[in-house]
Amino acid sequence: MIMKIGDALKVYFVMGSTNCRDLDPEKTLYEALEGGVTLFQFREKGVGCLVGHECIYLGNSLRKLCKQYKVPFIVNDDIELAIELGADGVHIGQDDRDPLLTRKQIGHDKWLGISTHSVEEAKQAVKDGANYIGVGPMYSTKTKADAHAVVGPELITQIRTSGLSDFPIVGIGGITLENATNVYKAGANGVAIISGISQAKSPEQAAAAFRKIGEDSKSKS
Ligand code: 3NM
Repeated sequence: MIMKIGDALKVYFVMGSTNCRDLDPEKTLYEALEGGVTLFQFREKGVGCLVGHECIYLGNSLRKLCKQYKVPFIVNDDIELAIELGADGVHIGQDDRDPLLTRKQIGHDKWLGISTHSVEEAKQAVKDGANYIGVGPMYSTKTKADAHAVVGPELITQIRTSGLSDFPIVGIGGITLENATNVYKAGANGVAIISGISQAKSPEQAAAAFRKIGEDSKSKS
């Protein structure tokens, strides 16, 4: 892949059909891309989510949109779907699947992202071959019903000082335009956001505002 993952993580938009508000998922992603998101994860999960052909159909449309904007496309959890859609990577949680087996299935051309909630999990994920780690929840979130207890941006700083000073890290969970700066300042390469963009009145304006915060944080660091 041409793009460096640390750069791609800057504004990481995560979304499935159940996360959208007034707009349909294609329009929501289109607006987010126009606003300047740098990475996208298709996360079709939860009550009422699409399955089977409908899920593949939506995934294909979203994948095409990302290609148009040269934004890498990641699939949450579902390896077969990731391969079918020609995704650039896969993201897995702690309980989803075995990282070593996942790597075997996806090969070395696709990125592997792993969710972590402690310094130990972060170190293990790196050992298991992750290309980046998600750390969360940064703040309380209503989007993920079974979310871990809030760890806060401090955990990113702890992970950085524990020996992973350069490893690609993205913060996730409850990130808003008001608190995103704290996550960058704590040492994250980027912020991963669902509702802060998908539920915004204007996903495009929200994405552009997150992008500006990311650019400003970088120029100060
Ligand atoms: N993973 P929002 S928190 C998908 O802590 C997800 O690993 C989390 O949604 C973790 O931006 C979370 O709307 C939900 O809070 C993020």
